[in-house]
Parts: sequence; structure tokens; C-alpha cells
Amino acid sequence: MPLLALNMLDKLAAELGIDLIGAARAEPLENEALRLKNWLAKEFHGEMAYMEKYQDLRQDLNLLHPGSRSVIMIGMNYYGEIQRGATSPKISRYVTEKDYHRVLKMKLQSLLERLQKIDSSITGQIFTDSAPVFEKSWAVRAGLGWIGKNTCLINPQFGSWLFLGGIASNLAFDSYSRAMPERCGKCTRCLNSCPTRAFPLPFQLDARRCISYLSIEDRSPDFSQEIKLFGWLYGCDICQENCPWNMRFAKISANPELQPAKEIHSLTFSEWESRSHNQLKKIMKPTAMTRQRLPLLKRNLKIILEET
Ligand code: B12
Ligand code: SF4
Ligand code: SF4
Repeated sequence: MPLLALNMLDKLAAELGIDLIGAARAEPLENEALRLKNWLAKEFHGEMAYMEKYQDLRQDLNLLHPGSRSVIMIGMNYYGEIQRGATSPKISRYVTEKDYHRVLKMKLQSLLERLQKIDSSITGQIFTDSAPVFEKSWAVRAGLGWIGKNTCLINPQFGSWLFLGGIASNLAFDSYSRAMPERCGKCTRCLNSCPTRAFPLPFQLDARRCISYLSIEDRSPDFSQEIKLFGWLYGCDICQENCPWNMRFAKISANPELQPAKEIHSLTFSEWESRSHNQLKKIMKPTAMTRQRLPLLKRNLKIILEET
């Protein structure tokens, strides 16, 4: 069975331009599985039926990648300033120059290849928002940060502007990263700043009330008029922008591919309305927005314009 020194990961991360890295033992996540069941029972997942599926795999990585002994987790900083005029709709920072799924997948692929050069018996299954995996919980166990009351993973060096991904692998380490304790303390800024009151309790999100869910995942032609989008065309960053850890420690991403996509963030309302289907598709193509259907973006645009 392959065995490696944990500090080898830091060396490889530095070579590959990976901001955060760590490793955890591939143990079953029983508490997380219970919390997920509870969350689903309250129907907080709304129409995200994929969250109901493969709960056994989510709990036990060995079902996803048989023989898993460790999980290597990476975090990539995507913070960048956004130049947005008053005439532009708000789009989440996570719409970066290049789709983060592709950027992280390539980093993880290169990491796995380097590991396999060290020991060819290493096997691995890569994931980045692409498999039923509790990514934030694994990131906590791999020492990347803690889960804040806004349910995002926060790192003291970067804040929460981090994309996560990992490798479930048969590789064992001589030691494992230490989980970081929660450091929110008495703060409740994220909970109070959410305009739609989407947090019924700290650490719990009712996705049905979350602008990120409504603007990206909700497929209905016109959702409940009770909830507004507050000017957000795609995603929402409010509870993160109000987090002191982001206000104090966010730093511009060293990776130009993971900085906010300039062209998209600066498009005005009238440009969103007047550009042709093909023109908009072309602008969105390199980014994570390419996954969204244009009629749903147009729905969001209509709702925002009616709000103002
Ligand atoms: C479903 C999903 C969503 C849903 C639901 C979000 C949610 N909180 O669950 C929606 C569409 C709303 C969403 C929105 C966003 N998402 Co999202 N999403 C996911 C996905 C696919 C699964 C998350 C999940 O398992 N939810 C299930 C519920 C039960 O889990 P949970 O709320 O996270 O609860 C956990 C903890 O809070 C904890 N917990 C629960 N109760 C308690 C109580 C106590 C006392 C404690 C200590 C802990 C605790 O246990 C739970 C299980 O581990 C992950 C990718 C992945 N495979 O992990 C990305 C992911 C979480 N999303 C991500 C991002 C970037 C976003 C957005 C920032 C995008 C945006 N700007 O619009 C927003 C953030 C909104 C927010 N405040 O969370 C990143 C998060 C990175 C980070 N730093 O945390 C991920 C990891 C994708 C990635 N690979 O980078 N997302
Ligand atoms: S992303 Fe926006 S709507 Fe969702 S919980 Fe955070 S502040 Fe509320
Ligand atoms: S705003 Fe405060 S409570 Fe919310 S995640 Fe940040 S530190 Fe934690």
C-alpha cells in the first residue's frame, strides 16, 4: 500500500500553484450524513433532487473510490475586485474568467499525476463539485478551515473566497492534517445581512430562500413573488461580503483564471437585453455561467428590473 510524508503535499502544492492543501483519513462521515438527512427532511434543498441521491456514497468515500485510505483536499482563492457600474446587474464573484470546475480539475489531475510518478501504485478519484462528496467537511478535516455560520468554509489566510476540490485515494500518509476549530465566536453578521432570511439557524441554510439557489438552481419560470433577487442576476455574495474574515483577509487571487470575469461583470442591463443569444453564449462560454440556460437568466433579469 502506498505511503507518503504529509509535507510532500506542501511541496507539490507550491509547484502547482495550489493555495491550500491538506489530507484527512478516509473515514465515514456519520454526523454529516445525519445532518444532511435532517436538512432534506426539512426540504431545505428545494428542487435539488441530486442532494437526495447517493447518500451512502456521500457518507462513505470507499463506495465512491474503493480502497480509499485518505482524502487530499485543495482550496483555490478566487477573490478579485469587481468593476460594476450602477447600470449592471450583480453577479457573484464565483463567475471567474475560467470555469472553476475546469481549473480545479486540471490542478487535481496534475497533482495525481505527480503523486503517481512518486509511486505508480497510487490510485485516485478526483472531485470538484462533480460527485456526491461533503467537500466542506472534508476540507475541515484536511485542516483547510472551518465551516462558518453562513455554511461556507473559511480559512484565516484567505477568508471564504475559496473553491474546493479533492482526491479520494488509496494513499496513506505518515500523519494527517489537524482539523481547525470554528472561529466565528459570537459574530452573527452573515445571518443578519442575508436579505431573504435564508438562515433558520446558524450553520443551516434553507436553500429555497437563498438567492444563489433561486437564481441558479430554481428552474420554475416565475418563482414566489415573496422573495426577491435584490439585484442579483446569478449567485449571491452578500453573506460572504459581510464576513469580517473576508473584509480583513481577502486577497486578490494569484491565478488570473480565477479572478472575476471582467466582461461578464461589466455588462449593463441593456446589454444583457440587447445582445443576441449567440453573443451572450460566447461571452459566458469560458465561465461557470455556461451551465445556466439563457431563458432562466432572462427570467432573473426580468425579476430584477421589476424590483427596481
Ligand atoms: C448544494 C450546494 C449549494 C446550495 C446549498 C448550499 C448549502 N449550504 O448547502 C446552494 C445553491 C444554495 C449553494 C450556494 C452557494 N454555493 Co454551493 N454547493 C453546494 C454543494 C453541491 C453541496 C453542499 C451540501 O452538501 N449541502 C448539504 C447541507 C446539508 O450541507 P451544509 O449546509 O453545507 O451543512 C453542513 C455544515 O453547515 C454542517 N452543519 C450543519 N449544521 C451544523 C450545526 C453545527 C453546530 C455545526 C458546527 C455544523 C453544522 O453540516 C453540514 C454537512 O457537512 C457543494 C459542493 C459539494 N459537493 O460539497 C457546493 C459548495 C458548497 N458551494 C460553493 C459555493 C462557492 C457557493 C456560493 C458561494 C456560490 C454563490 N456565490 O452564489 C453559494 C454560498 C451560499 C451559502 N451561504 O452557503 C462552494 C463553497 C466553498 C466554500 N468556501 O465554502 C462548494 C464547496 C463548491 C466548490 N467545490 O467549491 N450551494
Ligand atoms: S448567498 Fe445571499 S441569499 Fe444566500 S444565504 Fe447568503 S446572503 Fe442569503
Ligand atoms: S460573518 Fe461572522 S458568523 Fe458569519 S461566517 Fe463570518 S465570522 Fe462566522
